[in-house]
Amino acid sequence: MNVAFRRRLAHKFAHVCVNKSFGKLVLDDVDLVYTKSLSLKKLILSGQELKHLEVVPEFCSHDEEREIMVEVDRALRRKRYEYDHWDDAIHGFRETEKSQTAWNDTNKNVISRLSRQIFSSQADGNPLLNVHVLDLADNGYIKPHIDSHKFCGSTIAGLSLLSTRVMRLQHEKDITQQIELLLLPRSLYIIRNELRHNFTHEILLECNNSVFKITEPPSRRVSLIMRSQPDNIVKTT
Ligand SMILES: O=C(O)CCC(=O)C(=O)O
Repeated sequence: MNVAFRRRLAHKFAHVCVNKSFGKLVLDDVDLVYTKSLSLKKLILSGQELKHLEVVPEFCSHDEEREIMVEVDRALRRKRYEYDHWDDAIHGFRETEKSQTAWNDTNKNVISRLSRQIFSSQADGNPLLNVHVLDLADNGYIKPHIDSHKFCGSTIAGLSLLSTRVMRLQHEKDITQQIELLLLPRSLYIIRNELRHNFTHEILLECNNSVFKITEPPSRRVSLIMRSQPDNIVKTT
């Protein structure tokens, strides 16, 4: 991201975002999380025990990103990008799963750091053993959806690699309740509890209707997604 873009973003959000009080959620002067909704700001900033959202910029280094991509590319080399997912949620993607223990030693370090960060307390649940690797093509995107409660508990997290995309969260019953996350390469996002259960999430292709105006054309993005094991949570409204 160039400096002019950072400045434009900083200027744009200075008056609307909680800005520095997001703490970790701010990189230089750029807010990585944007919402108009006061109640969502409060939710994001609330409670030490029940965390709903985290964004950690530069979770891994450039070298670590490169090393992960060597293994990811090897695992995906025979797969073609798909454009008709069975439930039509993803467009232009390849995917694989890799056990947390099946990475090379260097990458295993990053994966275990990821796991410790995401599942830092008992309330975050227990991780599924497999890491889901999702590779979006230049023209790939993910439509709004809520992950099935059969297969995933109250935590979903992803390490974004290679390019910047925007993730939008939207309350399934109230479209005015929206949050946008700027997912920079090597950043980690974690969605938990209320935001995981009652909000759809999507990865945008174009940013025309986003608050984040990314001027570069969309390009390939890879995410390493970790989820908690399904639990018996009853959905709240
Ligand atoms: O690629 C991502 O970070 C999002 C993945 C996603 O939408 C999901 O796992 O449900």
